[in-house]
Amino acid sequence: MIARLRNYSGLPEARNEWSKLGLPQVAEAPRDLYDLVFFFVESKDAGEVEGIAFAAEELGGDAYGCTTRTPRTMLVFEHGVLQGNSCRVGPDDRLQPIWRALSNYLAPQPPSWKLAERELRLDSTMVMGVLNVTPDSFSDGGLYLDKGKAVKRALEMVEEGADIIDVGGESTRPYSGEVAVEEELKRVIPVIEEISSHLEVPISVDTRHHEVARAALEAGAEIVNDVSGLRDAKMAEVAARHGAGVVIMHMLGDPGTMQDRPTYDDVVGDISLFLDERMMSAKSSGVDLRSILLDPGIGFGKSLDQNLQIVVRLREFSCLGRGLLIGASRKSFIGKVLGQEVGGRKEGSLAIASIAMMNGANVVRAHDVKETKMVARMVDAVRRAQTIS
Ligand code: 9MG
Repeated sequence: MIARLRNYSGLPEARNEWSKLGLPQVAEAPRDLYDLVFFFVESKDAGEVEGIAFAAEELGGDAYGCTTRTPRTMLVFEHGVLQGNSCRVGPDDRLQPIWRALSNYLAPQPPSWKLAERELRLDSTMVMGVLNVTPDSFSDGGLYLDKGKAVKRALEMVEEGADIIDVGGESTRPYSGEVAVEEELKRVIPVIEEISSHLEVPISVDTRHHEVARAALEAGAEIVNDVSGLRDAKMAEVAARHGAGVVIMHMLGDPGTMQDRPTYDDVVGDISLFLDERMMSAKSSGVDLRSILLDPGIGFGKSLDQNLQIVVRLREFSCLGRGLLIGASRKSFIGKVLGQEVGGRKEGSLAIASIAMMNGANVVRAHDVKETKMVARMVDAVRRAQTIS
């Protein structure tokens, strides 16, 4: 079961969402809206959702069941009710999920990210530089297939300010097919071996295959970036054995099918539930929760509007208590808004990166490292000013 704090920008957004979820119009005027605190609770188990709805009503809140496929309820409290009760958290408190969501949401920064031999503090935004060792990636396919060129680009990205280098040997652009494990190994392992001896920054391997993850971790990578959300049953075991950092990303279906009319009841709620379920499954395979970062997977089975919703509502994912990674760089939704091919999407990518950072992204995956790093430093300065004043 997960709980999410829902902060509406105003009545039009709230009303629109309530009618989509089959809810009554709870607030009549903007004043009412700002007097109330909204949570959504979702679970695969309808009984759990009913239980928390009952507990919320006992405390003086209201609960409204949604008509979605996933059992989901909206809990509504007046501010005063929450303020009077949120410090009474105990292990048997049935409202514990909402107190946890609230404290994660309000935390000034997430806990640090634990790798095998170091911890990455997430108090400044990190930039993950993209290094695709593929013939067919949508943006830089074929540029770094040659090992020498790949190594040069990795060093260049670190010079430009990259905090992590993400090496991938399989394109996951829409409608791409799977690459054989042997081919993926041949592409990424020599590059990782070479750059890990030159670089201080951690290397992540972008793969869906545990064999590739294992070889990459042995070759010097410290992070597994899995766009399939650890679907390969052995992936979590491999990551746990190495104490590796893990990025769990949401994708609907696979790259071959994901853009075929993606539908969600609530894009943020459905993805949150998926990420929490994959995180708990990883934990049961031995992965330390402190090693996990979560990623809603922009562009992986999402329409233009769903991608924009993720960016604007990103902070809701922080209720899950982990750091957040976002990868929007040069993706097609930016091209759709701006009418630009891949080469003309830099400004749009930087705009999305800066909004995502303001909304809680801790790591931003990017092709244009130098510019993204400058955006990160600027946004971090603004956020620090917000905390100090
Ligand atoms: C490999 N890859 C491509 N896009 C990505 C994204 O948005 N997030 C993560 N974690 N990996 C990605």
